[in-house]
Amino acid sequence: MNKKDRILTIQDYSCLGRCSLTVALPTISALGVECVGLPTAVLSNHTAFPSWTYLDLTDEMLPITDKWMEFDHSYSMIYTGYLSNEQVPTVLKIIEKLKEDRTLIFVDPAMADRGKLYAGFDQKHVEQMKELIKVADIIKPNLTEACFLTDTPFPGSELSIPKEFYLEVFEKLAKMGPKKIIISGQQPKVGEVADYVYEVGKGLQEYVTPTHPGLYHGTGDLFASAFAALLVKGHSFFEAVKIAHDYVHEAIGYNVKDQIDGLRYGPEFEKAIPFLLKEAGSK
Ligand code: PXL
Repeated sequence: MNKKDRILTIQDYSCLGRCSLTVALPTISALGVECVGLPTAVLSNHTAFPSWTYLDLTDEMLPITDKWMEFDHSYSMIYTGYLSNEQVPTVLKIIEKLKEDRTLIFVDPAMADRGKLYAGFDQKHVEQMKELIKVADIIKPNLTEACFLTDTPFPGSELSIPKEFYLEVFEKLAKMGPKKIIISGQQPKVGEVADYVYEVGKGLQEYVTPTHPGLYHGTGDLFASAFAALLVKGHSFFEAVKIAHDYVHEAIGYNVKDQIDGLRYGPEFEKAIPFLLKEAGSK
């Protein structure tokens, strides 16, 4: 691995409830890639709990990155996750400052799920996110986010959606900028979980496995973090998707075994790290 492999991830720090920086830092680090975390906000816990505290750090984000300009600030990838309302313009400025030719831009638009925007977001944030994905090489929306970003009506349920629908959404997204797109964690049938993956020039590929029962929060962040580090380490796009998918599945297996509420407390990924390292091999 190139010694300078380093990912900058820009997302919130939610102290309780595994998501955002609390899963990105350990997952990326475990894979042997340096991870610089730029916190956008500090929350007591994520917003799927009934209430939370919120300290906005928007005003700190540019001063922090300006300080880095005095030092080595070379990044293999800039990976953005959950951003608050109004933070996209700041993130665009940061990308402009820090991006080099080698820097991949990976955007997880983390703003909605199951047909609805997360608490605190509005259409203005959707419009801003449309601007951010224009500068991305790779994006990882879930189906709800993909629908919001392309002004496509959400199909009502995520079950049994025809591949033509995914293809239509992928093509609309690719026209906006990103050449590689992942829609992860879909349910083609009860008991199955699928990632749909699109590359301009290659079309659609899918990876389908059996799933665990229950609802889990933060699995998108866990997937995105593993995927980002695996790609930077030299795994192919589709290989990185498959290993990230299997890592999430392994982590959730521990929630089921230990009866941990995955909707609030997130995937039990700590126990799945040895599995992730084995799957990632020696790259
Ligand atoms: O996992 C996405 C996420 C990240 N950060 C915060 C959230 C959520 C989803 O609700 O509330 C604060």
